[in-house]
Amino acid sequence: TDNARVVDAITRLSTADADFDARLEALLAWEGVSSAEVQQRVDDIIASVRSRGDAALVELSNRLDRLAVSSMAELTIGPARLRQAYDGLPVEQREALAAAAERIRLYHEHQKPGSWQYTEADGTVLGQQVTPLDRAGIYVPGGKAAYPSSVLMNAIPAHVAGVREIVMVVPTPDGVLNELVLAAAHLAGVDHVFTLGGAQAVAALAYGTETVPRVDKIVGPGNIYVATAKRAVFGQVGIDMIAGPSEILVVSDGGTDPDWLAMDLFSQAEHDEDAQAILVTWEGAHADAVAASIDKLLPSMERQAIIAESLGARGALVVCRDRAEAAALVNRIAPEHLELSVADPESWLGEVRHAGAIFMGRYTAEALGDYCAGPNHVLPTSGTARFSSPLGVYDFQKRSSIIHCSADGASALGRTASVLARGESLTAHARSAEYRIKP
Ligand code: HSO
Ligand code: ZN
Repeated sequence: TDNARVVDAITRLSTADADFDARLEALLAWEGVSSAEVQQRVDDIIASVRSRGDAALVELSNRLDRLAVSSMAELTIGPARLRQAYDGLPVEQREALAAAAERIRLYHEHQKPGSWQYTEADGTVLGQQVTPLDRAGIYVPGGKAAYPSSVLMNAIPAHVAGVREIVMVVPTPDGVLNELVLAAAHLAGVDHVFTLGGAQAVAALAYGTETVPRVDKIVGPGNIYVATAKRAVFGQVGIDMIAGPSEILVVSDGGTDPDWLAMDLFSQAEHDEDAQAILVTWEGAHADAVAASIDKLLPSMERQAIIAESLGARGALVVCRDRAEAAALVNRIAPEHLELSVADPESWLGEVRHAGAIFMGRYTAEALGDYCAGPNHVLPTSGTARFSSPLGVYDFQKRSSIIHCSADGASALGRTASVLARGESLTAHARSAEYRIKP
């Protein structure tokens, strides 16, 4: 098939080429913005869920997900049904899910930030208190991208953070439920599941309805309607991020089996036609070897059409001059996933400044991190690793500042505050501080 000849289509770049910068930029460009039409439809959906609550959810679900329900009860999945899904799994799947959940939990326990305080010489105490959100909402996509592993990755950090109530929404187009997704929800300690999707699910979580509890933050990936709705409700609730397609950047020193690297590239390419898989190496012959492996292995892949499309449209094999140039490329691309398939990955850490997750050495396949190594697989995409971090316990917590003045402390601070308040012509502020100054 044509797909089997993807090697002819995958972009080959060399940093020595005059047009390298322009071609790299074109490859990396990703516009996640939605059209005015999508925006309008999302705004309408949010408005109707706000004004008509459950009735709007029932109507929209029937229309958009092709259901035939008459009440929210039919769109609600209770804890008993979740447990039943878990108990009904084949033993092998149940054990793998449980093993992954346990490792993810242990990793995220390490992330828990502590509250802290310090005491000044005059007895004034200053500090920061960390508290969990009361309620978190998790959006789980249905259909093509229904990932039980993502249920664990979103719900477990919320649980570890101490969130009191976790509400999950998952669309069931044509009424099809995913048992593994329900089982993962059971395992991760999700409290309520509603079979809702799209902008209507986001609106229900953000504003609450008669049945769906209003949450404080909405996390989880979704299609363009979900992303647009999340942007629209931001401010009313918190959101995690607006995720783009999955990406992997593999840096190889030439010492890793090219078949392994080709498959690592495939592993992200198979997610989505828009996914991005790039190899960077300073060994030209190695790039050729990986290209040959791609050619050889692609026909055996179940999702070869998606992989071929993704590699052809957004994939690349990049040859650079040396290791330093490779490191500079990493930071410029700021990939979601970085595989350092090199002999001395530790020596790279000091140079890598922007990457969502860093997979160190030849044995650390990204796929292990996607499922069960422990760290979160919800990561910043499209270069946003420049300023953001993996989903974590800290996303489900907030901080309050603590100030406890002693009498002496209030007196000393009062003098400073009074001067500044009078400078701002805020007399009540000034006098409030001055009352507490010792004569
Ligand atoms: N690689 C995806 C996560 C995932 N992979 C789920 C397999 N299942 C996140 O970028
Ligand atoms: Zn993946």
